[in-house]
Amino acid sequence: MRDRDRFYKHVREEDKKIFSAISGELDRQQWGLEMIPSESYASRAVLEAMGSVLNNKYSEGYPKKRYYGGQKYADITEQIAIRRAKSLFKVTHANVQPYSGSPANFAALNAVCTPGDTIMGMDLRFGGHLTHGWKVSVTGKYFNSIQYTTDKNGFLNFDEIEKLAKKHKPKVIICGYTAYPRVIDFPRFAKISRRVGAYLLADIAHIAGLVAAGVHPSPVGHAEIITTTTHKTLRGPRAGMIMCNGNPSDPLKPVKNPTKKDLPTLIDRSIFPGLQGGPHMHTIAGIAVALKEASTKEFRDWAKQVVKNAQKLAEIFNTRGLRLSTGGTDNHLILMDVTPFKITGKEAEERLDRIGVTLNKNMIPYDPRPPFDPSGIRLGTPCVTIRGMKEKEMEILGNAIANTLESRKNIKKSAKIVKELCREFPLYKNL
Ligand code: DSN
Repeated sequence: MRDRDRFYKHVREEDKKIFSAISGELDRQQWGLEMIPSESYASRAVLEAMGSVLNNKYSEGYPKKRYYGGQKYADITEQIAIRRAKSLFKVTHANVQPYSGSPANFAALNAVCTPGDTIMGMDLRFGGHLTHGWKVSVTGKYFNSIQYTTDKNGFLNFDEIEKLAKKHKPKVIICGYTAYPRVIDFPRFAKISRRVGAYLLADIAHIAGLVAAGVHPSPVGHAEIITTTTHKTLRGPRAGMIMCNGNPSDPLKPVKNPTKKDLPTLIDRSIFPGLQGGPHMHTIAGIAVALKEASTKEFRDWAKQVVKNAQKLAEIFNTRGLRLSTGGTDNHLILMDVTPFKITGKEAEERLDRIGVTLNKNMIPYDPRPPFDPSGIRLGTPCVTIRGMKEKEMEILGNAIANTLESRKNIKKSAKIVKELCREFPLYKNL
């Protein structure tokens, strides 16, 4: 019996259609290269924790303060996850219940704002996120949202950020992005936020693993509120966390006349009962396992290599005449204008899909093209680095990508190169 058949034994026997979809996805992941920078591969230990009986438990509330009985193991699980999050990110409070990054962001804003308050985040088209106040998101509807952009070269425009902050006096300034290839200057954001009396919220979803590994500066000590997903560079289950400093009082009791010291309690109450119901305890178990993995030397070495690999790719693309936003990268991702090759982001995504490289079309700063057919693509190195690839392979892969973008005629040859890399660097060995 294949390892895969054993791992998915019951679903295989009971539901052939779903087993076949899982199996197909496993093959797709194994025989293609994921270069969507927000994706990674969770370990089998994380997957097992998520597939555990903790799924069956209702645990509204927080450890030792629940609305249902039978919480011994749920409490142990959540307490371990909290302890590991606090120790890894060096904060004194962590809420591990957010279902994912979007509810984490909404709950964080809801903890300190009331509808109509002003918030300020990066414009989605420049690398922000829907939940940073974009108009179609609830965060752009419930709050008065001011959006900042980048300069012409794609760098954060602190002059504009400061000017907008002074003019609009937001209650919260959000930093942390989905398509920003450079280090985020948290102290500079903190200075602006303090000057205008705003909370600084750092959404580190994309870079959480790099922060945990010390490869990107930490927002702790600068941002009062930190949100993250746990499935991107943290390599855990699809979920979220909110972190801050301070100590919560009873999260089941409303806070009267809150001050800044009540932030941990306000965050906890905003998640539950404010926004969510029962925490997904199986996912929280997965978070705990991922956080344990993220505190190892192996993880830190991986994170370092993620950045080295992205920088190697950037070097190749630069020499091949592609235009990189900000000219390069300090982190796990590259944002690249493909129009110098007389194609659009959509065409680039489709061509690369045909060689087995999955990434996404993306707007570049000041993009003259529409979001469904923008000028750029966004790609990242977390997944290829988990597979064990290093600079040497990035040179091969970068050139195969550039060749494909240069001419359709190179698709067949590039596809062969990608297949060979997949064979040499297998994923989930034996699965
Ligand atoms: N969808 C994520 C990304 O790709 O960056 C953001 O939540």
